[in-house]
Amino acid sequence: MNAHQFIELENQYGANNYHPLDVVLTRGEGVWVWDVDGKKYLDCLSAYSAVNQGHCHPRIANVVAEQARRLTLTSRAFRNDQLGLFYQKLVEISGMPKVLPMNSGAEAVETALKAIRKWAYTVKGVPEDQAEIIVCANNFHGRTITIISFSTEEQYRRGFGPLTPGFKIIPFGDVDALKAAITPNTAAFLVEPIQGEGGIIVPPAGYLEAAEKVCRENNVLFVLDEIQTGLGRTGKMFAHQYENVKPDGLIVGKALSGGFYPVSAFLATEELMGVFKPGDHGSTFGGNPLAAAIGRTALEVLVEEKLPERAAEMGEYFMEGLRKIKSPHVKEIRGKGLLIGVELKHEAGGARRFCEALAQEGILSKETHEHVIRFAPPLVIGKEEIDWALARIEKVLQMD
Ligand code: IF1
Repeated sequence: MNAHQFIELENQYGANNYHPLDVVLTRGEGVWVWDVDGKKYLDCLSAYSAVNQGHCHPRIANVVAEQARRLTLTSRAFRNDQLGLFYQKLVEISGMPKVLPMNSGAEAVETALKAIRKWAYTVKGVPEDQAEIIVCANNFHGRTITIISFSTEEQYRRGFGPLTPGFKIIPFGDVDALKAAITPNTAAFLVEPIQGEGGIIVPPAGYLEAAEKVCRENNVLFVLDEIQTGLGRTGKMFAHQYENVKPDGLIVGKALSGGFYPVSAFLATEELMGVFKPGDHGSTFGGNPLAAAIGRTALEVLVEEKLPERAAEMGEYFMEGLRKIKSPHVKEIRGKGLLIGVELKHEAGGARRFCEALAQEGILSKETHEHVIRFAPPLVIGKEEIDWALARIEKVLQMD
């Protein structure tokens, strides 16, 4: 079959909920992927930061194969010999004492929301069904009905009501707005350290520290969604480690498996996780031995290959290179580590056509919020590959 036939097959039978670039990929290795015609691309999306360790990392691939032959799923009705070791590694890396494993990012966010609400009623003493959770405008936390209930993106909500109540939306990066939004019924503030889908929006320095302080003063939980910013992407293991904060809850996913398998987790303090009693929450696949073995190894790779440090160094190099490009279209270049956004002027006609031109040149990237090109390659990228990319990005950013 050729590329056209694969595309036709997807279009014929698949739901129409995506608008992908028509690149049909068949193989990946490190920062590179190949399409069915043998054309090679530098992956500058990394499956939205799920393949921080690089495509098909050989060490994780070996663990997948070995564990797949030994034991994959027991359900949580029984224990298995992989889960505890995965927890231990995750606790060591995050500094959070308790772990609740799930599969997709959205499930881990839902888990956090359930923990937050139950904490409000059983610990803080909020009257039944009155708990409020404060979130930010332009957030992205997933696609479930409850999560889209507090999205500010019209398209994500429209047509999916009735939506879940109990959320208050404030501007991102604004501590005074947080202060003003808190009531005696506020249970938590849930925020991304850098807004990914929002357009790679980096808040003012000190924002997380100031927000945490306001939360502490009001007995409000401080909960971070690091599904996209975590696990090395921004140049530290977690983006919140740029500031001196200690969240009550921390949500991770994506690169927790190195892209092999959906693995996510809600991490929390003893007090917050303590609200869950047997039967309160669960998942058939969450915490299965295959996921646990993959998760543990994906974390070991991040640490042993020093990928957060590499993201910091390579991110700076990449961003410097981008800043040197003279282009009539670029409005701003921003980001942290290897989470980089290039915002184009509105006159440029949208980022999509630039992403299409980049794909022609052998670079896969994705527009976000119409005018931003996102560059987020696997963290194993080197200077030579960045130079290769910069030459092509320069050419594309200089087109008419
Ligand atoms: C899609 C965006 C990125 C996330 C944060 C939770 C989740 C995500 C901070 C949910 C997921 C994904 C979903 C994916 C595209 C992608 C995305 F553009 F939609 F916003 F990365 F920027 N919290 N983000 O970024 O995790 O349930 O998907 O595992 O196609 O919707 P999930």
